[in-house]
Amino acid sequence: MRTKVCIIGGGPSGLLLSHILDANGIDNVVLERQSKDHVLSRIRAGVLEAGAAQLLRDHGLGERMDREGKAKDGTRILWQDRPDFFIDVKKWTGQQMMAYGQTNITEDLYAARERDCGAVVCDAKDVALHDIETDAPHVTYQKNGQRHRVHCRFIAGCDGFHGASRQAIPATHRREYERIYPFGWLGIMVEKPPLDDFIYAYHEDGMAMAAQRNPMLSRYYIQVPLSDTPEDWSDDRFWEALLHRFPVDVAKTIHTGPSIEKSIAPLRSFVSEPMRHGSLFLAGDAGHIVPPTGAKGLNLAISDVYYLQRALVAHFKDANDALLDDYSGTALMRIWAAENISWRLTKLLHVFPDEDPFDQKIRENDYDLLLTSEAAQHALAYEYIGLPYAT
Ligand code: RFL
Ligand code: PHB
Repeated sequence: MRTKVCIIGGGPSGLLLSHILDANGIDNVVLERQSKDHVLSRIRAGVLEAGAAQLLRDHGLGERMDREGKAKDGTRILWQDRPDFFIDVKKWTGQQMMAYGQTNITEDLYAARERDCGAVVCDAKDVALHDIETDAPHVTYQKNGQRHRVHCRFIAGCDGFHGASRQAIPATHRREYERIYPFGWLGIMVEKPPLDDFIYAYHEDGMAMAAQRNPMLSRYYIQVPLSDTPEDWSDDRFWEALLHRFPVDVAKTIHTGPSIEKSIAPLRSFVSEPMRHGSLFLAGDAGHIVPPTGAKGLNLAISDVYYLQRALVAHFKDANDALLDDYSGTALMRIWAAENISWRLTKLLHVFPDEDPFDQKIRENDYDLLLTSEAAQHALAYEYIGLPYAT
């Protein structure tokens, strides 16, 4: 098979890139290791920045989002024995965030690829990248016991943190920056009405969070030790811990019930630089990971795709490679800004097992500054909504 861009990974970044390239008449193929059902069964992100929501609208992907999603002015922080705080994105930036689940976005993207007859190969096993330092790379994979080969001009590595693309860059040509946190997030999904707001709650037992998917689907998280497994947490134990970490008046309003999904995600900050090697470009989780505090991962995947698609369009339509050459540097500006705010919110809102009273005093002082300083409130809202896309 021959195509212009071979996209590895059929998650949100790979599918969105495929959709936009196709709309620009740029031939591409998506290779996804899992089945479509498997990809759609993953429960992940739930909050879009205004810029990400607008990008989806601009590419004809906003109709269901605007119908079923919920615009949000900001996010609440509740703190044991201290006043509440609201990250007032609307007040300080004039923008809103959108509560719309990654599962829905991925469904919308698969529907658009199917409608437009986009080439998405699911169950593509043993994907391997070849000759990426040349102008004529190729990708091989196995499907139904047969080996296939895709010749292309560029490869887009959209295959997430554990994919093959980043590993194809020689270790001598990439620099990795990493923080691993000594806890995870235990998340559950429950078919009950959610709270009105997204809420992060700080408590001496650990962070708790309330999120939402639709009027009858709630998502809750609690910080747990890394050694825990979902089996350690019966629904009763989860609800007891969660309700204890929220102030009583809020806990009273939470609708509990049997979980329909329960999983633990470890927390990690990670960036691999540069995001290009020869004809290979990384986008989304393939190049970087943020802890979920701040809800930046999917938003970064979308902004990477914004930068990568415009660079590929300029290459194929205008024979101009300036944006391709700038891709890594431009994308990394936004990525580091998101790494920064996610790391700071993670430090602010979690209990670290190895910390001392000094660390706690600094944490409380950071929170008090937010409560009392308009400058701090403005800065946090600005970072929380994400840097504007560079034009
Ligand atoms: P994905 O979604 O991991 O998709 C990569 C795809 O590549 C496939 N793949 C391969 N295909 C072929 N060959 C290989 N060798 C392959 N290896 C892997 C995989 O099967 C998969 O389909 O990466 P992508 O597209 O870059 O998207 C990134 C986002 O999924 C991720 O950043 C977010 O989910 C992170 N995240 C959140 N982001 C937000 O912006 N807002 C949030 O509210 C938010 N909440 C979250 C989150 C992530 C979480 N977890 C579980 C990690 C909450 C949680 C709990
Ligand atoms: C979610 O909706 O699942 C969600 C929202 C905000 C976060 C993390 C997860 O920071």
